[in-house]
Amino acid sequence: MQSAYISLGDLKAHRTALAAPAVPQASGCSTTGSAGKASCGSSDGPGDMPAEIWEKVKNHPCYSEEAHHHYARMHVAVAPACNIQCNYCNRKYDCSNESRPGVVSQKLTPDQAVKKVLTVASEIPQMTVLGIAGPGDALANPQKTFETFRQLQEKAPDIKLCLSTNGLALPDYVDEICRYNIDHVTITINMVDPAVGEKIYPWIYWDHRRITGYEAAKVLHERQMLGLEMLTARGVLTKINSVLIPGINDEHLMEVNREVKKRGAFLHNIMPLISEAEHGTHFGLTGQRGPSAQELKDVQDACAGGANLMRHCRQCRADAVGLLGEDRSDEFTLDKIEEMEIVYDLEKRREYQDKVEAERQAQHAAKEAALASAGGDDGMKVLVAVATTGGGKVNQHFGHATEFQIYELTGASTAFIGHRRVDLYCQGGYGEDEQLPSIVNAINDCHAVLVAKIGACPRDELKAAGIEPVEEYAHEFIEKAALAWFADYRRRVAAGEIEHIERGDARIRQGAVMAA
Ligand code: CLF
Ligand code: SF4
Repeated sequence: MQSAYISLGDLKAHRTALAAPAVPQASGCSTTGSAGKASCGSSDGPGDMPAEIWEKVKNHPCYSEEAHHHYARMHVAVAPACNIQCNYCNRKYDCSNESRPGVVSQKLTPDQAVKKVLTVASEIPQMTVLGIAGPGDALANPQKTFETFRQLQEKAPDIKLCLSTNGLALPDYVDEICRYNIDHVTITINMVDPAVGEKIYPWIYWDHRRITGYEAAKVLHERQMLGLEMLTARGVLTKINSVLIPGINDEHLMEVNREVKKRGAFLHNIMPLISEAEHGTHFGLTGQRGPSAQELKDVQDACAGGANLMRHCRQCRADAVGLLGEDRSDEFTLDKIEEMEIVYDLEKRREYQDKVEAERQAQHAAKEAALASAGGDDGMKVLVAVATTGGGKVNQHFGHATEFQIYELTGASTAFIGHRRVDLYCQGGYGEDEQLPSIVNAINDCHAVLVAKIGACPRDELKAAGIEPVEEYAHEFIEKAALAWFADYRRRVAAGEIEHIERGDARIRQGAVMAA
């Protein structure tokens, strides 16, 4: 079965792919490709893979599904301009390919951005990654982007640097990317065929002129492929983001997956189109819909066996701060930062991260132990929703959840397959029953929802919709809890106490109500 996170096996496969790349190897970057790096020999631990790859992914919340339960990232919005137009983007909003729609609260200068990063690093020691992801394109604003990275490389050496780009300018900046040790680069690639691309991109600005139509998509495609090949040759880990646009590139994304894998991409993140008329985008205004949960999963599953898939993306804002799925940016506005004391203590950060790592290892061990006694695959497969505030545990009240994490279970496996945003049920201490139908819609494909606690009213409504509310496993690690529930579920089915029935599709929501 396709793993939904970067497992040790996936990393080994990636090492093999990098050892025989489809592009020429080059040198000159401080991060190197993994070819030639010896394995340490263990078959089930980080020592079994190239140390530099493990170091790059182990605490990056986007590059490792496991890590995203424990480590945080932040973005600084230093890049307002863009050099292309995507039909799913309105310049008044965040970059839709790296952030959910919503105006960036504050655009920052590099100096302001660096101060913000150091402040957040002292307040949130598990913040391990700084990304520049808009609100426009990081490489359409090269001075601001690289000045921010230059300063951070000196002042916060333990923070991983990450950037996101549409790829048009990428080949021009590969040297700069390597100069500042930017180990992680995301390229948004929605097509490898300009005939598909011209339905997504009305124009690009390149070589001092505006280009439209097929030619625009062709130039963008060629630049994206060249940039990806150059990064692979220099040993930079690349992630490909693709926006799934039903009827335009849904079937085409399998080919995208194949082509980017061939060129050494480490990870492929297929995200649902965000498209609402009120966003003012071309797609929103012309009624182009986004995919359902099942449509998204079908395309991701169809890509299994190709480039490793990321399924835990939250399409975060260009100024997001915190664990994926939470947004603490309001705590770090410029005026608040002015009043905060910056204590960037590397030693303290390391000590804290050691504790985080111990918890992450405990979650991993609990999962392995639960899988070892899961009973074996009998063909039954279900989805469950989980309410969590992080740490890899079932530790959130149903009424406090603004998203549910979705796991696919069989008798021999458990895999994170995505998340669903929901409106907050508990508003100011009271349950908001009007929200319940939308919450049920969001997790309608699940057989159970695992929570730390749930009130009588939502409990009854979920049961009526055929979704079991489960609070017996409060504060247990997620995979252990989910497999324990599933073992009991199968026992009840086998005993004739309940009937196993397939569930329906679910709705992917955007812009959920986050607070009372
Ligand atoms: Fe930011 Fe992107 Fe780096 Fe992550 S986000 S620049 S790789 S640190 Fe992550 Fe956010 Fe998805 Fe991006 S969840 S939108 S994939
Ligand atoms: Fe918008 Fe990002 Fe596309 Fe530029 S690359 S048009 S900012 S979605």
